[in-house]
Amino acid sequence: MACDSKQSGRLGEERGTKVDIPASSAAVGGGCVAGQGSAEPIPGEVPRGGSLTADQAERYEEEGYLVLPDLLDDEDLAPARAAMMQKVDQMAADLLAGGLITDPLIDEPFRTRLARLFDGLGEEEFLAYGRSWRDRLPGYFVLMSNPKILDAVESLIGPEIYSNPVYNVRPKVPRVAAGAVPWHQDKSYWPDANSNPVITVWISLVDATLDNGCLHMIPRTQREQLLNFGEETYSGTGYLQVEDRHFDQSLRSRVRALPVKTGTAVLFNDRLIHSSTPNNSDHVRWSVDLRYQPTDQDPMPQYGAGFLARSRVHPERVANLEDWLAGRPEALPGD
Ligand SMILES: O=C(O)CCC(=O)C(=O)O
Repeated sequence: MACDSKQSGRLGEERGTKVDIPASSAAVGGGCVAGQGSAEPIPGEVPRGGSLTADQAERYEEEGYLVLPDLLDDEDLAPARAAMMQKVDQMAADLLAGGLITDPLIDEPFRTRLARLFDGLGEEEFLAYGRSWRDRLPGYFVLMSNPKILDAVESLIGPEIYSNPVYNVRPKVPRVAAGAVPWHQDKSYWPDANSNPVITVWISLVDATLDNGCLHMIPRTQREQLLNFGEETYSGTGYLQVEDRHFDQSLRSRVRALPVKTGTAVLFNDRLIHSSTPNNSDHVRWSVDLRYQPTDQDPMPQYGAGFLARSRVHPERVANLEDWLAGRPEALPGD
């Protein structure tokens, strides 16, 4: 595959005609990687670098996902937790002002506070804030720029890394149906985008268990074309789901549940079929799903502003917090 001649252009510029992507290019290595200077890329070759072993990168490519236990420690997670708590503080203040609660529960821990705030309320009150959140709070930018995450992603796509605009903070509270996410391919949410590969990095901020609704994967389905999908009706929020007719017994028998500890990252391809189950516990299953792609792909501005997270070719263009807060995908020239 020849390198896109536009890759040295600034992010957010038009990246050319949208084309259908054949299923065979869904695996890692479908794009050439910016930052290789004038060297001609070898078709299909994935430049190695970053923190994954060759074996891990190969497993990702084969299975469509990779679990990295303990990738992040409490210090790495603290800024994102603080951002989540900032939002919860705001929600508690709203509920208090609206007379829906009498105590904002400020001493309740991270793992349980949001669940306790909504214990006596209904789904509608919770969903008024959205089933997942995409606030521009500094702690999320710090997490999205964490070198441990970027090092892992670099092993798969090289060192020119764009943080895709689609990221979600997931406050999965008990008893809210929209906590459970039906079988889907992430790509269903951006079928119009000419971007490949897009790597989801899902991170647990508490232990994710069978009880509180961990992820479930169907390995090797990333090689499928984008399957027919429709909107579910159980949650009231219209998640997209793969049509039932695609689920034969052999597919169902390959499902793997992924209970993981806090700080684990699960990397997966945006065509991998996955889901998560309801939260039947007494606490919140906090997680985030972040997305990364090579810089020579469609930056998907119609979904928001992503940002240049790492570049060896143009380190001066890597976005800082101020850029991100202003919705700029790259640093201003001369900064
Ligand atoms: O976190 C979950 O429960 C589901 C995440 C998911 O489906 C995704 O990241 O695409």
